[in-house]
Amino acid sequence: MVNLTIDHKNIQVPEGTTILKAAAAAGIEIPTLCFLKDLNEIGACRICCVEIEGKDTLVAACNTAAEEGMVVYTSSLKAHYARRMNLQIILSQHDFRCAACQRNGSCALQKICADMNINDVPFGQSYEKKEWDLSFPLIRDDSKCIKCMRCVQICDKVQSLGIWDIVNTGKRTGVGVSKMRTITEADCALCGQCITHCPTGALRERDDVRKVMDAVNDPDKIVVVQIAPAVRSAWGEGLGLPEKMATEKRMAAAVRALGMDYVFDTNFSADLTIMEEANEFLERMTHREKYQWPMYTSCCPGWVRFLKSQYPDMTEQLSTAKSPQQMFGAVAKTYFAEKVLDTDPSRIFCVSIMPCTAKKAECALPNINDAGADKDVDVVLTTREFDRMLRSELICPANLEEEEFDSPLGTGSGAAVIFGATGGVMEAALRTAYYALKKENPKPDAFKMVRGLDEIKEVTAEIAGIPIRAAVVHGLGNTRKLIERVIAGEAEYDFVEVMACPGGCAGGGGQPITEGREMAGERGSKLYTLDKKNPLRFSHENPSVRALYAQYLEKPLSHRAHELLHTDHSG
Ligand code: HC0
Ligand code: SF4
Repeated sequence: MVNLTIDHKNIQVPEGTTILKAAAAAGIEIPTLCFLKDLNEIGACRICCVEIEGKDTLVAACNTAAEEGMVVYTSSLKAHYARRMNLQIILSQHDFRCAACQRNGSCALQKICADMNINDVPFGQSYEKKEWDLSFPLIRDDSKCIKCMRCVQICDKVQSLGIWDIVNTGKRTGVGVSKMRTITEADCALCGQCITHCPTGALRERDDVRKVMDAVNDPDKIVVVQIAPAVRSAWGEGLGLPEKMATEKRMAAAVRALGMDYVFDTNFSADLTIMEEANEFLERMTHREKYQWPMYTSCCPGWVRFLKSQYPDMTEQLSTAKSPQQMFGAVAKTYFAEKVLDTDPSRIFCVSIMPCTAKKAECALPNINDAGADKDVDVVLTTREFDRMLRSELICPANLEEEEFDSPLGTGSGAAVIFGATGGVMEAALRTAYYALKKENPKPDAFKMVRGLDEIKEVTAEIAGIPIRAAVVHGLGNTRKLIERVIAGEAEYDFVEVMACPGGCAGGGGQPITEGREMAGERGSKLYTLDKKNPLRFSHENPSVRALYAQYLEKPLSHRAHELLHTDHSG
């Protein structure tokens, strides 16, 4: 242990502890900007600089270890002036027209400037605006980049893709796509993790809100909305809505208040996915020799992009089941259009609200549209866009009464809602595989050993004498490790669930941005609570899914189910 004082407080911390951490343990908050715990502790921005008695130069608190007898001042005159000057230097190279920035209100730089009482920038401004393909779902605006390196680190260390790097030299040094590629040439999975970890508006999603509001205002369009499982765990965060107000039913009311014609639930099609995917898995198990193993889940488009770019030879190991988002679109523009509305599918405008940026690319895949209209899903909005749309349309959810989802595509089971947390798809699939093999339900929580935030979870579930070797992984770096172990013959599985984002969709790249806090665990717990509260715990018991099979699809893996609900992932 070492003893030191910070701002006259006596503090004792284990050897090697940084000044930043030591101060936090004593309740003293030192401001940071480039710091990202365990990932980016490079002291680049110098906002966390502090004065140490007896030293001429200030040090960065994030990467300087506390020493025995140290006397630290976090806001001495010298530290205070240096911090302000460092901020003003950053601002001199930053386009700070905050009023017209997507991150206005959630920008870490903006907040620190307000906290530090910055009223002016006594230096001239110089920043570059580089060209970018604004139709790509992920947008980089160099004029907002403060060179903190967080995007470089998250994409490299957590997602193992290394899309960003330092580019140029001297005065023009900045961050850009690595290896002299454009973003479309690079293997970006579109997970959006660099967006949620960017402190400013240098990285953002393409905003598609206007496209949706134009459809809402088009009298010829019937706007049908689906809301992904994980959105309900986070949508209130971006609105400052207290947790007890941010319910599923109030979310449904808020979507309806926007003028949408039907408010449905991706949970419905998550149940449908389980019906198809669990049966496909059992079918593959019956003809084991015909397939490469393991079978991988296919519902996370960030993961599918990763596999197709990093391990293209393994694409056939993906389940052919489309994601719930795409199954929903296909069903909305066939079954719902024909059997419920008796209308032409071209009139239906299908909108998804997703915690995900990769879903924007998934709905645009050329070979994913099977309903006979232009696209099965027309537009994907992230949770952040949904929150912005509510605010700009002057809708205050706190003033709305709760409302039900519409029927029939609005009913989902507890097994579906946990899709939004890492392990949830596997758990839902095992519940239904158990039923398919034993003709009786397991206890609903029988497979809860796949829950939690461990990097890779492995379980062998013995069902009807058949051992199913399952694994669950989240984060693309962890996924690469798992795949390399399989290739090296160090691990053998039958069924693997992969989610690109740490924590699964709850921690998705389209979720509200919470500077300095990883929310996936908390949000995931909310989803497990919703599962427990739902009287329906099994996908195969969803009455709307049963009706869909009875009236339209016949049975899982039928010819029509194959046409509408499966893909060969060749797009
Ligand atoms: Fe997910 Fe999904 S669970 S990927 O995270 O399968 O985005 O929430 O909507 O499609 O259901 C995201 C979340 C979904 C899909 C579902 C799956
Ligand atoms: Fe990397 Fe994901 Fe950002 Fe693409 S979206 S650059 S894969 S972190």
